[in-house]
Amino acid sequence: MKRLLITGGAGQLGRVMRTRLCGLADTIRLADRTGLGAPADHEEFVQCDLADGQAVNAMVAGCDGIVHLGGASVEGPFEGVLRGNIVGLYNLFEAARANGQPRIVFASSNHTIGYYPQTVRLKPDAPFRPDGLYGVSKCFGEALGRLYFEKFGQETALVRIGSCTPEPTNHRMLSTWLSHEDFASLIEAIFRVPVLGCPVIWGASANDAGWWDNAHLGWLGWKPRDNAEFFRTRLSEASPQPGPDESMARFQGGVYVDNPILRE
Ligand code: NAI
Ligand code: 15L
Repeated sequence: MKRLLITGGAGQLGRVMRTRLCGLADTIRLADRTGLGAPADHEEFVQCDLADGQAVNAMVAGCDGIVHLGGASVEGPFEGVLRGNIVGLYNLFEAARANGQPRIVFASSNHTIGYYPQTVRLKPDAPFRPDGLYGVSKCFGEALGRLYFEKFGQETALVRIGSCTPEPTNHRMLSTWLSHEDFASLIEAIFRVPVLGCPVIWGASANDAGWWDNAHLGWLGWKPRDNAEFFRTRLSEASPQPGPDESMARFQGGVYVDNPILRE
């Protein structure tokens, strides 16, 4: 690619992917509503609130691919979720439509299905069971991606990320962990494959204790290499096992099911 756009460039995953994905394009365009520090030679920065349709259009113009990491990333009051993840998503897909339909990686979340019990192994077509407004906004994003695929042929990977961190830090993450390396190789596979369509992809490493079934993805050529099991002993020593009645041990979304619906 000539130019890859990474939204949410100032965030946790944006800062990691900024360097991991630099081989994918001549220029990496990083966008966020906050400042991003000094750009490297192959980088350019765009300051943009996703709720501003005109600014989003300019942000997307000239890009051959989009890794969409920007927006509200945890449960919060509806206003922030609305601006970043609902209005923002609509603006992004409209901007893509107006600018040659670059392929999109949409950072969806396991909180689209957070109310499923941890005893269930899920396929990608399981009905949504969001665990909060944030999860609902990710369901909206997935539905919007599907709509723009059916109506306009826009290709988008709907990546339901589990917990993408340097290493697992609690027992639930033995099932939900996605290593940075596996996320980067997933994004590379998404941009490499000749025909993408609009698949739901479980964003998790090859965890022995995983809950999510990616058997439908043989055609993608993505092989996650990491496994949270490697950390089990260290984790058991460092962090207490949650009791069987705690949400952390019952629901796939963990403590998110305990969140109240927040007002401003
Ligand atoms: P983060 O919160 O660290 O980064 C999100 C970035 O989006 C921030 O830099 C923030 O300034 C920006 N942002 C928020 N609202 C915005 C708006 N209205 N306009 C422009 N920029 C805005 O989140 P993180 O952890 O880097 O996650 C990236 C994406 O991946 C998010 O969409 C999140 O929902 C998704 N995800 C992440 C997971 C993880 O384990 N880190 C798990 C599941 C999903
Ligand atoms: C998410 O969707 C969040 O963006 C991230 O901060 C974590 O809370 C993650 O889910 C998780 O479930 O561990």
